[in-house]
Amino acid sequence: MAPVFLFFLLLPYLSSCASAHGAHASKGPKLTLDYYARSCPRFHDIIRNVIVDKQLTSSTTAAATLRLFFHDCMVDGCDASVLITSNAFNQAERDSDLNLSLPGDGFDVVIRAKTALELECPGIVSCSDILAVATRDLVSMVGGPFYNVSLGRKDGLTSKAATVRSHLAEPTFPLDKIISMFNSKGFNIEEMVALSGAHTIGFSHCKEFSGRLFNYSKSNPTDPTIHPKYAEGLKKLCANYTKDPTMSAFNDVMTPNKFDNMYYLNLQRGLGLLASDQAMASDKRTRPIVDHFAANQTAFFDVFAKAMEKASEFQVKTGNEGEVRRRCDAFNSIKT
Ligand code: HEM
Ligand SMILES: *[C@@H]1O[C@H](CO)[C@@H](O)[C@H](O)[C@H]1NC(C)=O
Ligand SMILES: *[C@@H]1O[C@H](CO)[C@@H](O)[C@H](O)[C@H]1NC(C)=O
Ligand SMILES: *[C@@H]1O[C@H](CO)[C@@H](O)[C@H](O)[C@H]1NC(C)=O
Ligand SMILES: *[C@@H]1O[C@H](CO)[C@@H](O)[C@H](O)[C@H]1NC(C)=O
Ligand SMILES: CC(=O)N[C@H]1CO[C@H](CO)[C@@H](O)[C@@H]1O
Repeated sequence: MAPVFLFFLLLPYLSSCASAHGAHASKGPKLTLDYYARSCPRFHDIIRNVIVDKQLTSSTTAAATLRLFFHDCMVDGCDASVLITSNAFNQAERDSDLNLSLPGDGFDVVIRAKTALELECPGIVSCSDILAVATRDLVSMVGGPFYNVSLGRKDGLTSKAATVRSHLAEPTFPLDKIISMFNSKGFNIEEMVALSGAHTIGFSHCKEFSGRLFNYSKSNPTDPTIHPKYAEGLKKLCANYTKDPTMSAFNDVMTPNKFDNMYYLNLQRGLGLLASDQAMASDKRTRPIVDHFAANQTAFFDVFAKAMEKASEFQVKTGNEGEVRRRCDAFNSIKT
């Protein structure tokens, strides 16, 4: 049994060695589409079954997983470091205060897929590959575009809460700052606007946009760029948010569970939820892109799909730069 196991383990590495010497920036071998074709042939079917099941019982799964994936990739690359739980010696990424609201369904769907995959092909499939493929499948399940996800990521060996804040944009950041954060990760303005279209699904807690409702400026408590009826509804919804911090609103008030281009149509009418969303409809660098995506969903899907492919390869670890975790929430060896 053991030699067969090893053989399978090495196959993907050997088959991708040749291309590793090309112009590719990564030190380890390149990711490949068929990485698990021999070592875990039912990889795609198993993930598909798990995500369909989970999304049907819990409709917030797709958004939860997409956000979790994006946060994982932007902080030290797509290496499942966001899945690690903290212990007495290490405060992990998922416990950064920014992550306070990272929703449980995203973690849960990855753990379920990992459990199923460990039964089928133990020790083969990385948690980072599971998160990348589960995200892609969930996005297309709720109406979004399908895109290719190359495989062979290894799971990261560190996860530090303290590194999170500097890598992720916040809704109150000026657009200049958000543009330069995306730029520093290799995304241009069009890709940034397309990726933000992820806010066509999911929800945000009141505290993320309450400043726009109750405390905008000295002369104007409510942000005048919000549609008045929408502002009224949000104020009612969030009236008690300090007492009940779980209060939240759909990111896309029109079609909250469907991955479509409604996000951009909303922005045109003052129905953007976060300040950072609405800002894209007024800035002269982003407005033409918002208008383009609002008019043409295919154009949005094309740019989104390419940008997601790019995001899913951001700073990945391959070969011996990481490990295949036995459990997605813990490193294989205990660190102190
Ligand atoms: C432009 C900069 C961005 C900012 C400032 C931002 C900020 C936020 C905030 C504050 C929330 C609400 C979290 C909560 O209250 O639970 C949220 C939700 C979400 N974000 Fe973003 N985000 C940005 C870009 C992105 C990108 C690029 C993606 C993915 C490609 C993404 C995917 C999501 C999703 C899917 C949700 C909903 C999560 C859920 O329903 O559980 N965001 N975002
Ligand atoms: C995915 O990759 C395959 C093989 O390279 C290609 O034929 C197919 O068109 C790609 N699909 C998408 C959606 O990019
Ligand atoms: C309102 O905004 C001001 C200035 O940004 C801040 O000092 C104050 O604490 C805020 N008040 C509330 C209730 O959030
Ligand atoms: C807010 O709290 C008040 C008093 O506790 C309650 O009557 C009201 O229904 C609450 N509103 C919302 C939107 O939860
Ligand atoms: C929408 O965008 C797609 C992809 O860029 C393009 O092929 C198509 O011609 C556009 N449709 C219209 C009506 O402009
Ligand atoms: C989903 C998740 O793990 N969320 C954690 C985010 O951080 C807070 C505060 O440390 C934890 O209590 C949550 O469990």
